[in-house]
Amino acid sequence: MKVAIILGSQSDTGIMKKAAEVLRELGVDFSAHILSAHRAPELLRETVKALEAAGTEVIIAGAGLAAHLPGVIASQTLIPVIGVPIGSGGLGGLDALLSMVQMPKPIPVATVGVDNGANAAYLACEMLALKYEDLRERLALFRETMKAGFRRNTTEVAL
Ligand code: RP5
Repeated sequence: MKVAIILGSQSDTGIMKKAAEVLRELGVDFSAHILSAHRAPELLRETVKALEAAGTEVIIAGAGLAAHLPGVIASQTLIPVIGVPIGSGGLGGLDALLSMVQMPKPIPVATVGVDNGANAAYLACEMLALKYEDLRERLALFRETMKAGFRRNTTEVAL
């Protein structure tokens, strides 16, 4: 199972690292690339074709500002694209969020919350878990561990 993480700029690294950490924790292989829909559109097209040829199953793409990156990728492939809006501009990420979530049909971008790189990776894992039994088991265990921790920490609180 393969995921590609695509960043719109080196400056998106801090947020997109969170996706990489989750994928590593859940044992999912990934490659990471910096690409730009505006600054280097030809390279973007070539890389999407190469990712398809390599058997990539989900793409996570994060970008800020006008954030066309995930939508442009989605327009060039049938691989599902999860968008991470990044709050790198003066509008707190609302600009990027709207440009991803408001994609016209039939080119969707499954969009997570602003700066939520981790959730993009969890969603990618859930998609892949439909096909990979071992990943489904790891995800189920992760959820159980989280629930148990939540119970332990919240049944009694000192106020
Ligand atoms: C977007 O513009 C990138 O995704 C980044 O969030 C933002 C700023 O990019 P840099 O000017 O820091 O390269 O394309």
